[in-house]
Amino acid sequence: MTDRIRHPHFRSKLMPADQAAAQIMPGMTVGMSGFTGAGYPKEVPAALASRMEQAHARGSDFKLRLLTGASTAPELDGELAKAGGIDFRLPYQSDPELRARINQGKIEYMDIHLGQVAQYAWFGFLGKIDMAVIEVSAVLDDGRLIPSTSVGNNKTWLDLADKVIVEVNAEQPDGLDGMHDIYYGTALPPHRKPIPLVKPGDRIGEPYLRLDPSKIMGVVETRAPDRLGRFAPTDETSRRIAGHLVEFFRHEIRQGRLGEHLLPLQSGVGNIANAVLLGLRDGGFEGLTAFTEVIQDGMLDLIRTNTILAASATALSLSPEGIQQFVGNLEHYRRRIVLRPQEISNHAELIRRLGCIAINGMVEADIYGNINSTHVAGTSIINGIGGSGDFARSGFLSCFVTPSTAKDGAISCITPMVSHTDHTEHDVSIIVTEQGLADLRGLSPKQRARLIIDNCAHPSYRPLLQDYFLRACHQSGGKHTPHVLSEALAWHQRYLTRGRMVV
Ligand code: 0RQ
Repeated sequence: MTDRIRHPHFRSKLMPADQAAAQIMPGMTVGMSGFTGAGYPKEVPAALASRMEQAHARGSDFKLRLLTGASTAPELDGELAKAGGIDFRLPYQSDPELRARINQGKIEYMDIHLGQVAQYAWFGFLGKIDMAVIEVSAVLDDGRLIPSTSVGNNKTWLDLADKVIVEVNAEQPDGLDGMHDIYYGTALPPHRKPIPLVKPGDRIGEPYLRLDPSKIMGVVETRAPDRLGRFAPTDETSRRIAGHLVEFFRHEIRQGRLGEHLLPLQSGVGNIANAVLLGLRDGGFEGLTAFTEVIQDGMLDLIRTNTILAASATALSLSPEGIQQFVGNLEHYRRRIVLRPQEISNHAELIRRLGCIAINGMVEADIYGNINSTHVAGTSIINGIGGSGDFARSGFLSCFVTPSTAKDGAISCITPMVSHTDHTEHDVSIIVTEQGLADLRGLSPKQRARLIIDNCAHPSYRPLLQDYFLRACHQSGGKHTPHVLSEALAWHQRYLTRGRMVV
């Protein structure tokens, strides 16, 4: 036993993972920890998956409703999906096995704003939560829990679930103690009060999670590390995207709309968002802050170089090199990073108060500025909306970034009409591709269309979009947002049937 379990009641509940997993029954709604590959339980899901497989081999059904913070890892989402054990999943996911089964129609997936999951559960909209399975990095001698590399929805699952299994992961850095800020002041309407946070680095709660000891059904030890992905190396396309944004921020400072330290940054997941942050480091900015949900390598680097002085998030989603950098300089990072529940890291009230600059990746934008962040050709999910909507709607600026083409040029990421809408034209202020930047603030739909086509579309698609827009303006009955409806999704259809949007 490690010295991470310092409370006698927790020690008395120590058991092997299969014994803990045996308490999870078919049909249960289970809330698990995990946010963008960080802080998910490692042992219990594997044991659960083999129970499911055995049940299925006997001809009995064994499926769960699975709720998490955001994406987890192959050991959780992947294993349970492969075992045929997920009936319903919420919210953000990114595991290939799970994604495939969602797109085959075998798993029901509900994709909601990450900042709203906790209140959704508290409102009772998700029904009763039977079990929580939560990874922590230690149990204190008074029974409070030191969270691990993500906080996510853990507070909510611990509070709402009837029963709890705790996984104590001795591999998580000791120095995480003190980095978290768990706010216990949320209430349900009509009793809500303002959340007393006015700067990204403010601490408004306590460093530990609370747990009613009578709920503990099992404690499992592990030393398995988070499964950490790597980011694509920064290429010329992402450097150019970052360059356009940096130039835009400088312009805003000159215009007096932003101060030299900008406003708190939010940066989304993915390779491009990561590369944009590296661009900010090289752009000579300093004294920045971040109010975001995930700290990826790019942001860690900005904190390392003191470009960012204070960062608030709900998870650390680092590559193996990133985690080494983090562990090697924990004291430096501990003074600058606060990890919070996702209902606070992504809270609309706070995002609006702080005036966040939201920078998120996207799949495609249409000529009017509607954004698809989640679907290929309107029907197949990639990951999910994540927190992009929390920040896009409430932020000071809402920037969406993408290369102008995908799949070696077969797809234009600027299309006549998006095949799925995650962020409407009303929530989008800036679109950036390697071709350039379109500043949509204060423009009508037709004004936006000209700018997006001219500044952001790839030259091989630009004339086709100009032609579409001109014909739409001419033919469309309504002249406010002109479309040729019979053609609006023809590019996607051609991609599906012929492998290219334009042949
Ligand atoms: O697929 O690897 O199979 O080729 O999408 O694309 O260009 O590597 O971009 O890693 O930055 O991810 C929108 C997915 C972008 C991400 C998305 C294909 C492309 C590639 C990835 P391949 P890139 P990124 C806070 C914010 C939603 C959640 C969010 C995302 C793959 O940013 O999930 O913002 N965002 N959360 O080829 C078909 C197109 C395509 C396309 C790209 N137009 N059509 N495929 N791809 N454009 C964080 C959290 O919420 C946790």
